[in-house]
Amino acid sequence: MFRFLTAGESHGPCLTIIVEGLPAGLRVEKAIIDADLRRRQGGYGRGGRMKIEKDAARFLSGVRHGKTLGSPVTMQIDNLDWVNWEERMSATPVESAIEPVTRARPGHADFTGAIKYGHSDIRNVIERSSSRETAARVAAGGLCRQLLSQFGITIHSHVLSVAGVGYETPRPLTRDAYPAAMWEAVEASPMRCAEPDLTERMIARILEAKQRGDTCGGTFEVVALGAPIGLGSYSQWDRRLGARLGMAMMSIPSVKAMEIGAGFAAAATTGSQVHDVLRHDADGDWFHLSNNAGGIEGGISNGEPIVARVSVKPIPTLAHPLPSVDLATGENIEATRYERSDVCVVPAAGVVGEAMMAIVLTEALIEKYGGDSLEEMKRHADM
Ligand code: EPS
Repeated sequence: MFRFLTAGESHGPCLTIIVEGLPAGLRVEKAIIDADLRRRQGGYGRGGRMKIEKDAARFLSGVRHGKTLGSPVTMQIDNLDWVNWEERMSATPVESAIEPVTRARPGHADFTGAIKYGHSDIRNVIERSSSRETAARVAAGGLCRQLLSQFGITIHSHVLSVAGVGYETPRPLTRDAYPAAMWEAVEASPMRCAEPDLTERMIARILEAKQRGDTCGGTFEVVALGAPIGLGSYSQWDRRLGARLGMAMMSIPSVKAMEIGAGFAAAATTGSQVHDVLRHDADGDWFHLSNNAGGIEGGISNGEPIVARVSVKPIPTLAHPLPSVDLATGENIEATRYERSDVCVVPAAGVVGEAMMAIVLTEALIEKYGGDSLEEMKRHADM
């Protein structure tokens, strides 16, 4: 059984990740995980905190001499901002009075978290609901990526739109729609968008929002190339690959919608327009003439690119805050207090989406090819 857990507060000493169920004998490189962590920290629209953090993973268990042991892999990412928060985030009681956060930001976990857990200091909510936690998921995904690459599976993401500025017509979803040069252009763009003109217009949109003290949401696409036919199953509701990807993507903070392949647009077409015609070539390989199914039919991967498009709401910490309520007094107030924040996290959210896709596909791959070691998995995969 493959599973992972994360722990850690945004301004605590560190984030901790435990990944269990990876096969033994998998070569893992910290540099690959660190590169993903760096990609998550970037993107135009990030705020002051990312100037402080330099995310890097440290292995604490489960890896020896560069290979997995088959035991739980524990990783740690230090929060460099911790030194500024030691007293406020101390695990033991402190002498000085720490001013509580009592004004709830609309759209954040502040209100629901404080009521649910009975916290009078919203700080106790913010710390774990913070998207800082997604760094831990990217570390887990960076490990999974290294297992997937052993089976020829690669995962990428790119930004489709920011606050309404984006591709005007839907991009194709077929294998040839994702050449290597496109991903090179994505990685070179501060918006993680392959089109230079669109990158510029997205940046202008973010700047405009920033000047008004506002924030921007947007959409990104995550693509897995090279996945074999047969991951996931229709045999039970919670084994369907699309359902599992839905949960994974919807678990990313700020994500409000996810579609696979043609997604919502398929509802406006007819069957003859939307279904992907199956073909068999002279080498005996299967392929489809289109990929409106986004690589998943009957809850099972069909050998085409697995494509998920994800919608991210604008982040709720605004430099010009919205009216709300002071939870300590019950008083309706004109604005919450503002310290610092990101303006747009869509490029970073795409990197988190890659990690979640990697985690879901790793679980499904281990189910399909089972095995205690990489060698055994490969044997089962006929490699
Ligand atoms: C976040 C608030 C900001 C973001 C943070 C998520 O942090 P701070 O309160 O320290 O300024 O920078 O994101 C990260 C730290 C990160 O690593 O992505 C929030 O309230 O969710």
